[in-house]
Amino acid sequence: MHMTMRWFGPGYDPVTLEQIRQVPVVKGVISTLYAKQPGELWEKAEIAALKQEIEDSGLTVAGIESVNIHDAIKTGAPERDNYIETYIKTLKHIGQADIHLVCYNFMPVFDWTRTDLAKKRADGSTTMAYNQKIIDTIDPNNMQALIERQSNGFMLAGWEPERLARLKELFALYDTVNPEILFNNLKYFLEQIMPTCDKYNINMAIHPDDPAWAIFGLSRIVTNQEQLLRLMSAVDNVHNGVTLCTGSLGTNPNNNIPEIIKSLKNRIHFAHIRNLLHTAPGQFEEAAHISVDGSLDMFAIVKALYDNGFDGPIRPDHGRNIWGEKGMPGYGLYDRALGAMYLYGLWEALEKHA
Ligand SMILES: [Mn+2]
Repeated sequence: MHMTMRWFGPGYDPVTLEQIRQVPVVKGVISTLYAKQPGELWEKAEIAALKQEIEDSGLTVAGIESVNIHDAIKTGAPERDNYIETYIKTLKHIGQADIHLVCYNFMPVFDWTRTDLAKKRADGSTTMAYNQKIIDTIDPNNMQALIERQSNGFMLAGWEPERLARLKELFALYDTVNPEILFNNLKYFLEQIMPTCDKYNINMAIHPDDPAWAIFGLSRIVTNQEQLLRLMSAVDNVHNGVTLCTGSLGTNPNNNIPEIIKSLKNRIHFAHIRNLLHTAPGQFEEAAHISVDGSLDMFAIVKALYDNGFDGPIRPDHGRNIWGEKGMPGYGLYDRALGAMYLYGLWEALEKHA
């Protein structure tokens, strides 16, 4: 295991590489070319410049999150092969830069979804929260505005205004895409890219849908153990793997995360670890990382990864905004640093106790 933090890149992330480097256990970052639209080619020189900047700070590039997937690929549109070809070229450039992990997701239209990005908690910290009742009554056309007005002025991953400005068109594209079609489109995509992943030893790590159920009538197919295992066997190549995100899978209290980890064994390439508190059916808020603050047993989760012999990057996922920080929602420095230390502490205890 190596501990990492997400860094959105120069000009986008208010947290500096120097600050990240001062978190004792963090040696690498998970980064991206944040301005890239889904379907756009990542040029070699752009990847090299990002890598150089990170390495100049004394950190390594532990992986890319994300290279986003164009809607033509997700919907199986006739032009998907062109977009897959571009994706393959991007993967090649990433591999040639000696980067071997790519996180991505296959969610239709909306990425991770919350209804409150700054819910005040009893201790005065703020956190991101979700209430299905609000989603059930809100017009999806108003989702972008709801997210944007709570964003503290930052661009949020997966909520690119350019793409969501075409919401009507996007919904029409997905109109006939039922879960089975979506699954087959994902399988097709993976089959096309696997030879390149094999050649450059790139681990593809799909991020689970967040929350782990269908919203706005759009299909979601990466929400539980059964679906994950089905995807692993449909394209049975070690480079077809998973980003184990506890905060996404954990939105559904029926998901037994330590069990899921156990069943995925060597197919977990990347782990996002955070805790959340279930407040009512269909409602949750993101908690501090420690077990006592939320509904997940963080020790059992870290132990399951440890027992698997997990040797990929872990990053503390979303954190609260604490100590007056006006950070990007979910991505303030302080609470993620606390999370990194806590998770590393659990790991060290497991290692020394063995
Ligand atoms: Mn995640």
